[in-house]
Amino acid sequence: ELHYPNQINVVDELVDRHVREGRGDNVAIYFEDREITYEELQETVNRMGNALRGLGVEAGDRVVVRFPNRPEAIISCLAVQKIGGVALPSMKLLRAKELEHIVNDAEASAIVVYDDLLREVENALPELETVDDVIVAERNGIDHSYHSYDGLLEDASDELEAYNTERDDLALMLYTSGTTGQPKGAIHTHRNMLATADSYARYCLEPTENDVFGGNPPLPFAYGYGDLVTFPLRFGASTSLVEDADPGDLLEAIEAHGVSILCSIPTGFNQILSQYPDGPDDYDVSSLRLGLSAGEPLTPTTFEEFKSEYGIDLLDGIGTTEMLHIFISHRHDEEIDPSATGYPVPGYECKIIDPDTGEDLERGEAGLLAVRGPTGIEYWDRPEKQLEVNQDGWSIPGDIFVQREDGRLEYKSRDDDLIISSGYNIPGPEVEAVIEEHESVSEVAVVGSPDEQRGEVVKAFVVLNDGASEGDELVTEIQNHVKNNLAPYKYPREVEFKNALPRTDTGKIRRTELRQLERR
Ligand code: 3SK
Repeated sequence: ELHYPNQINVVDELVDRHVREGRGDNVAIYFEDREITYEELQETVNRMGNALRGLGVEAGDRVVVRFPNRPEAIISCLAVQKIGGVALPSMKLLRAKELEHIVNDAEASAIVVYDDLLREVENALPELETVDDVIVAERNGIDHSYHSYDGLLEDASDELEAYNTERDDLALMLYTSGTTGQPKGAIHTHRNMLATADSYARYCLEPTENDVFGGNPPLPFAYGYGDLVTFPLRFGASTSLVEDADPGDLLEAIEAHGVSILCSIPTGFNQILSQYPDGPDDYDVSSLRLGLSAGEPLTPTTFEEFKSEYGIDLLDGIGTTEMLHIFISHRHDEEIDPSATGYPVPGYECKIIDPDTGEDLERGEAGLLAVRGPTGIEYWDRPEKQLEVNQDGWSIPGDIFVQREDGRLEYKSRDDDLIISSGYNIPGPEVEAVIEEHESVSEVAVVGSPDEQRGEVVKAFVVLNDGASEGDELVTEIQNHVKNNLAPYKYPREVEFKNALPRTDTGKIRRTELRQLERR
């Protein structure tokens, strides 16, 4: 069990402690050709914290932070938390209507925004009920009449004591991008944030202050916030930011900043492999020791290809925005079985229950995952949803897993990705992993399509590799490939070729959208 003092501020732990303990000259953030040390980070966070306070932001206030992956995003979130506020990082692709829902739902009092992303804030502004201040980081010379980020920094003092927050005070709020319904705010305390670092990161990654975490998950995605903010700063290590998710920028950053732990999602790793087949020859990637993958299941094919090209293991993990980070994973120092997600992260317990009765299932049986540990699902102002996803102290993230005899947990599908056809239960992702092995296939999503006779049939939406040509012959080849590798009833009776798959801001395939198209 993890114990924290009653009075604790996450920023004191992530930044000030390192300066106090003599690590002030360590690089905290690498960005392009800039290096920001812990001491510099502390000073800038202090200035922004004082500036926000000067504008009237108080402990407990929610402040929206809207940036690409740049240092200002980290500085702003830390400044808000240091004065006792709640940082609410927002996905940069959000449109005015979506922002309006989030800002009003959270009753945010201020917005700190990169000037490139100001337009949607301005479009939403007339409808924002609680925002008193907008602070703009001017990087592109866009005209505006709001507070200037740099101007505020310049005028503020660089001395600031961390606010005396309690461990269960809120520090971070992240809206779940969700595939259906209005986004909900998942809320996290100072203790939750430290607990993800002191469980998953400490035991599965064993970081040291020499590590450099790098990668392209967006910071407003809980996975990105943990990998690129909380974990590196918890261990006095460094984070390497890239503003765009481009795989070439990532390879350049690995070489320039000496990234040792590379974080991405399966699509990101596949893009590196397909767009930069000579990556390890063209770039110095010798600093890499480990890759982290989440967001959607990593297939054994991607695991093997990356290992063979880059010589590192990709640690797949499953987490949720609500749980804040990963709760099932392998550890960096164990033999990885890429067909399983791994074991419960130390500190977390997992069990598999019957989705209908809630009763515990035996090992080997597929059912709903229930998890409990140092973080749990808590929503801002959604009491009914809260009850639905918490049962007897266990959180129910909504995934179907099997726990094998050896204790490893094997992902099957989302609760709603299970295709039921002629009485057979068919997990869509299992079929996807096999179709993805076909040499002509670049990406695939499998959903259930309504069928008079069978209830549902398996349908595959397939994006082809350059040079491959669609047609009946290829459909039959893909179907036979599945029949040869899985129980034949799992083969896709329908295959549709597409130019691209619909994805959420965090890169997850929108299977719900595909499913809905089938139901029209
Ligand atoms: O998608 C995941 O597996 C994940 C991992 C860590 C944090 C958040 C999420 C959604």
